[in-house]
Amino acid sequence: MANTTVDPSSSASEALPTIPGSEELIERLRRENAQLRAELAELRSARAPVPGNVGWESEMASGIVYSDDRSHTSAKSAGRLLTQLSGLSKERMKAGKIRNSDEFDYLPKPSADEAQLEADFIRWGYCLVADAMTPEQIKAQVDRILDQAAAERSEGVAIMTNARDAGQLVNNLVLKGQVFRDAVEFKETAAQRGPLIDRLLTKVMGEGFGLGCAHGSIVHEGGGLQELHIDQGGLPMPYPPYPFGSLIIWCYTDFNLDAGGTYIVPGSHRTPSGSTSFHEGVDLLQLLDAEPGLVSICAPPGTCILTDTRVLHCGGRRTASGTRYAMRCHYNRKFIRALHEQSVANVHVPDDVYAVLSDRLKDMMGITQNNANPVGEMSSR
Ligand SMILES: O=C(O)CCC(=O)C(=O)O
Ligand SMILES: [Fe+2]
Repeated sequence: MANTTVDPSSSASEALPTIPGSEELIERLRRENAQLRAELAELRSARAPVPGNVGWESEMASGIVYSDDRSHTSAKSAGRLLTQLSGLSKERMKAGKIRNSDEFDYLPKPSADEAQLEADFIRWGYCLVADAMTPEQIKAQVDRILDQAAAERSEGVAIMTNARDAGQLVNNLVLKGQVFRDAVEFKETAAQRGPLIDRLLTKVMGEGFGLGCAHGSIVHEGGGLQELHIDQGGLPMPYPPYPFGSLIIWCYTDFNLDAGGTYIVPGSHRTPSGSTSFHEGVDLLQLLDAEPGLVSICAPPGTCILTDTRVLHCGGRRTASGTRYAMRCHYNRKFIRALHEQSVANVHVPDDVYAVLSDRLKDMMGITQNNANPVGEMSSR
């Protein structure tokens, strides 16, 4: 199996493959990938109905084949498909093959025009809300994140997302400051274009959508790189013609290739008819090699990036000096329970109730970790 250790720097509600450290590892992953593909093809041919002979009898005789019986990231979810792309974000970045999104006229640019934002979101799987926060609003949040991050480091509870400490994730921001609580629920006082973003997300996910996670992302020079993924990869396929959720990224500082702006494959989320690009047998590499391919999102501070959870993307490596600051919030349709245990978020069940839950129930509710002493608002001053 490919290395599917949880990537602590990701907002995806699933385990993601981590970036391999060496060329040999990439080579090994490729071999494993080829082997998995062969296994999958074998399974498919064994289970495939004889053409022209699809009917209840043959379907019933095949039995229940909705999963691979091995994992929640099964053959019927996109997780396994994504192993095709192991190591590619690093490879393309090193080969200088990733371009800035603003080199392409037709790709989304920051805008406050709602119709344009909707059109961008549909066509490219993301849109950029211009000036979503004022410089003062950014400052209030960055100040709080810096203070919290420093305090978590000095208390020994920091989540470092890079082996050389070039990245830190400040998880569960809802517990860590009123400014974040306000921004997460789109209050104008925390983010001037919050209500516009709220409206757009309601169009994406329907009313009452839930929060999967909200965390601060701190990326220094050399940090930030993730494996290419989608943010609904753990959900079973085939996908309906709409996303299950949306990851939004509040840019506190500049986003572009050197700054570690999000890598994305614009348009990888769907076809014009609405069908998903993620299905059994898909060649995801083709998506990467077609125009515009893998690009880095360009956006000035204050922009809010809204993404369709089906679009291929990942954190980009910062090569410039200095630091990229952002807040990432993952929202889901109301019926999807927020499952984000890697960030120890959502541990909000009272202790006395938690104590009487069976392991199975805890697992089903996504609360197998109960943090009785969550890290709340802190100050190093
Ligand atoms: O920080 C970024 O640029 C992207 C992060 C991301 O894709 C994720 O956390 O799921
Ligand atoms: Fe993501």
